[in-house]
Amino acid sequence: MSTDPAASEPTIFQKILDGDVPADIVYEDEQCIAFHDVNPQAPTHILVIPRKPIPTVDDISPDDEALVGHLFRVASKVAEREGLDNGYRTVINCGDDGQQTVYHLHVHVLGGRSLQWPPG
Ligand code: IU
Repeated sequence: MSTDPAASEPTIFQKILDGDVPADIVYEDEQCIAFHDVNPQAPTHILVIPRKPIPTVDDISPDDEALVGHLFRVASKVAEREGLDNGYRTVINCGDDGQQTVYHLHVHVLGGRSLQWPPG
């Protein structure tokens, strides 16, 4: 599935990027920011999002490949900073069946407890 960002209202994450909605930001650079999820599903739950408004995994273009790699490198850096030395999980939900609720690409970084597998 794919969504045209220009056709819809700014997402909550776009509002965070624009400074219109506050967030507990733990990392930022020229390509992305990372902040605490407001409804944490683990003791540590951080979202890494690109500044570029890519709606879903299905909207990642060849030009975005380095950016997406960067998101995972930042996820690792954030996990290290948060002390997730015993491991953690990265998740990207895609589309309705994937339970994606915010249509701005984001990597969940979950840790701080032993996580269950498989997810529901
Ligand atoms: P999802 O993969 O699209 O389902 O994840 C969206 C996440 O965004 C979810 O974990 C929410 O708790 C989180 N979130 C947030 O951190 N701040 C907000 O204002 C809103 C959602 I709305």
